[in-house]
Amino acid sequence: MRRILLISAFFSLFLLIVSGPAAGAATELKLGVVTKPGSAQNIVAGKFKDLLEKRAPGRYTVKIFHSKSIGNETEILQQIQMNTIQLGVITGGPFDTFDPIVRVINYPFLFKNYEQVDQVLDGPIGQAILKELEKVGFKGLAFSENGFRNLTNNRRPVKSAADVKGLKIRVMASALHKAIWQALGANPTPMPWPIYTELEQGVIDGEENPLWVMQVYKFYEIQKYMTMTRHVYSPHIDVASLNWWQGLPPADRKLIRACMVEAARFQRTDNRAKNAARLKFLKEKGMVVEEHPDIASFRKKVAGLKNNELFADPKVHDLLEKALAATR
Ligand code: EAX
Repeated sequence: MRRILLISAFFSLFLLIVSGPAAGAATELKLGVVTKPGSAQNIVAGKFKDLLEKRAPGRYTVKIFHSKSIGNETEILQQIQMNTIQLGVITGGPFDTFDPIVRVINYPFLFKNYEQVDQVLDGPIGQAILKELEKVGFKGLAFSENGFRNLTNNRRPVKSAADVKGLKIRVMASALHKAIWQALGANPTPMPWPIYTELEQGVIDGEENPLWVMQVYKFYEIQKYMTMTRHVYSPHIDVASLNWWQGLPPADRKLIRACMVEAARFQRTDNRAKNAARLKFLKEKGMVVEEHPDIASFRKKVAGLKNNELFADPKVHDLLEKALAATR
């Protein structure tokens, strides 16, 4: 009897080993975003979760880690490289420390409108950037949207680049963003997200972000002046861990990529549709908005950046020239 029990115990163990986890158990994918619910990144993440869970019922679930619960954007990217989390929706800026190729799409005043954005990001230039990210451990899936960035500050109305002089401006962890604000005469301070407390306490005079940020993060409470500089268009780069990706069956790769591309398209449309209402809201809250600053004065100060050492790598420089030609 004991022997039979022992044999059956071994047999069960054997079955468990060969068959893996109980059939039907869904694989949980971890997805990181730094911002809080309601933010642009979370809208992409939520849509992706809905789509994938619907199209692969019982096979995948997506757990969204938000509000810096697993670290800032740089730290989320490091965890994706290590495959401790599988996916992320991360602003273009912080990719700068991982691969200089992203400077191409973060270049100041590159995009004049959304048509150019979509054409470049969804075309060969965007695809070349997603592909290049494989060298640093990311599988680039899609571009969603943070948006055109605008300057806010608490010192003075900014109407032209000359007014920027000496302002202490928080920038993302990006050598290019720092160089932009240096060229503009500001005193740029790299700082990870979020930055409400630093603005409130006056550690920094201002910051720059798309309109949704000023609303969702209530910057109208602590920033008096906004200037619609639209100096950089920030995409999010929606990435997976390359390490994890390479172990996936091809059909799953196809499905996951399709869900992210669709989530990104959905969110870009959603984001753009809301901008007029956001601007109205911020004015109603008392922000003093300069809607038509002297953009030429800003452009002039950053015009030399393409010859900066940040673009010294021939591959980066060539792709920037292509992007500039495509958006002329
Ligand atoms: O979306 O750090 C930043 O300024 C980013 O734009 C942030 O992710 C907010």
